[in-house]
Amino acid sequence: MQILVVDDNRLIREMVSAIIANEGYTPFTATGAKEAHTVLDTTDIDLILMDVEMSDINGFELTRQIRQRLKEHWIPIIFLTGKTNEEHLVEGIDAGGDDYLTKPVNSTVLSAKIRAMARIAQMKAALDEANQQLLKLTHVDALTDAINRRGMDEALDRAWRITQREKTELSLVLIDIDHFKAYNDNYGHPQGDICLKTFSKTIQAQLFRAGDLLARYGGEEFLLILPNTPIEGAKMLCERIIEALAEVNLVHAFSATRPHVTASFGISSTLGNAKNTAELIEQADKALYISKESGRNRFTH
Ligand code: GH3
Ligand code: MG
Ligand code: MG
Ligand code: MG
Ligand code: MG
Repeated sequence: MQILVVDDNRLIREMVSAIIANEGYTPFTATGAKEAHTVLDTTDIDLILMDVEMSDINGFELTRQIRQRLKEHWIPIIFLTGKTNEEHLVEGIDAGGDDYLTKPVNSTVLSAKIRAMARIAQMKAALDEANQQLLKLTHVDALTDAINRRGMDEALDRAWRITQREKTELSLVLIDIDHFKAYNDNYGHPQGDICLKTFSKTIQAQLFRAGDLLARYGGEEFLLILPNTPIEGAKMLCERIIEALAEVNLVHAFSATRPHVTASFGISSTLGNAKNTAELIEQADKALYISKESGRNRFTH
């Protein structure tokens, strides 16, 4: 555990740090707000021991700042205060503190409180981890590691709202593997699944922008969600994916298009006057149909 001691008094910082080190934990120190923020920016802190009366800031105010900044990332905060009246304690808890200790600090009590907070922090970390896994289970397709239908719907809604608000352009690319039925029929369904996995990985390797998302729309159909991307950008990405698929060269001797697995692409964008995400997908689907009809292994807008 890494514990940050925020106190403007050097003697207290040294004494509390010694108690922390004695418990087998690593102490960090800050003399006030500026140093505290710097430590939090650069170090993974598990617990904060906070003075209340400091020369540059009040500990309650600094606590509010930290809670505001770290949002849902919770770090337990224990106040070290000279005052013992109830209103003072209530104010500290309401500011976002979790517990308090009165000065002069009793080392046995401080050690016990550190252990108690460590226990709660560990429980919280385990819960966060479980939540993270649950989120992945419910939003990611297990076979292809692309986001699943539920994740896709949520991501599309989010992208649509941001696009409207920021008046940017959102592009979609609907992707359907060419002659995949023939692939399954000849190589078997398990090999088809392996193919889907590699196909998804190949596309994901071409996504360089943080906001770009690949979703598994249905069986062998995928949807690319490309926020803040004009049609031209979507076309360039399709070109790159077509090249990457040729390079990866998943052999498909039964394809009427090429001797490797190819796909067809349909592009739409918010410049096309779609009124909602369903219409945007519909436009991409129409473009995809044209790609299929005009020879496959190509993109259409
Ligand atoms: P086209 O070029 O016109 O798209 O030809 P196609 O054979 O790919 O036609 P279509 O897109 O209609 O075929 C979908 C096929 O994809 C049907 C099924 O055999 C296969 N498929 C769908 N989902 C899965 C899956 O999860 N695993 C495997 N192995 N195959 C799937
Ligand atoms: Mg002080
Ligand atoms: Mg299909
Ligand atoms: Mg088809
Ligand atoms: Mg297909």
